[in-house]
Amino acid sequence: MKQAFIALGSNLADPILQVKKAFAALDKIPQTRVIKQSSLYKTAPIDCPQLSDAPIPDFINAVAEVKTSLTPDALLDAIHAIENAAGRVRPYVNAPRVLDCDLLLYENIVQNSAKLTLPHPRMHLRGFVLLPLFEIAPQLILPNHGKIATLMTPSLIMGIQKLENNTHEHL
Ligand code: PH2
Ligand code: MG
Ligand code: MG
Repeated sequence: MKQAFIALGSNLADPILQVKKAFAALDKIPQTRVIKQSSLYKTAPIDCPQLSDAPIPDFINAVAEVKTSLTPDALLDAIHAIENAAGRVRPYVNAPRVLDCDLLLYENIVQNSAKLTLPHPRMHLRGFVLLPLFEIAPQLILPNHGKIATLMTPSLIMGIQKLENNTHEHL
């Protein structure tokens, strides 16, 4: 079994419920088990265009560690199927979404194919990814970017609020 980390995000249609349902859906992917899940975090939107006067809703973000025998591409297909089943539509880049599932890391693979870039190209810049990831994997070293603890600068983790201490380990 290989180790992978997946980021979850939602800012539409009951985000807390969407992220909780997504953890359960990840555990149902064939040949895949959720090993750890982070707490849920309420996070201010980053790089999301505001196309009307309506404010962009805050996100709920979280991270899961999985063990899988799927290939990276097959795991990516499976998490995109979970987004689609949740009702994800893509009207424009970084539009509000019912559910976003991003494959962050798969073992120590570094790749840049048309379909999948590993590590996720922006993960090291995003507090809403790094903080939940650090909660479940504080010793992690990111290929190309080094120790997670070093990446988490104060400005990156501003505007992020842990909802409840809720790390889960599945043994
Ligand atoms: N996802 C994005 C862009 N901006 N901001 C927050 N707070 N949380 C996200 O999950 C998020 C975002 C693109 O996927
Ligand atoms: Mg994303
Ligand atoms: Mg995505």
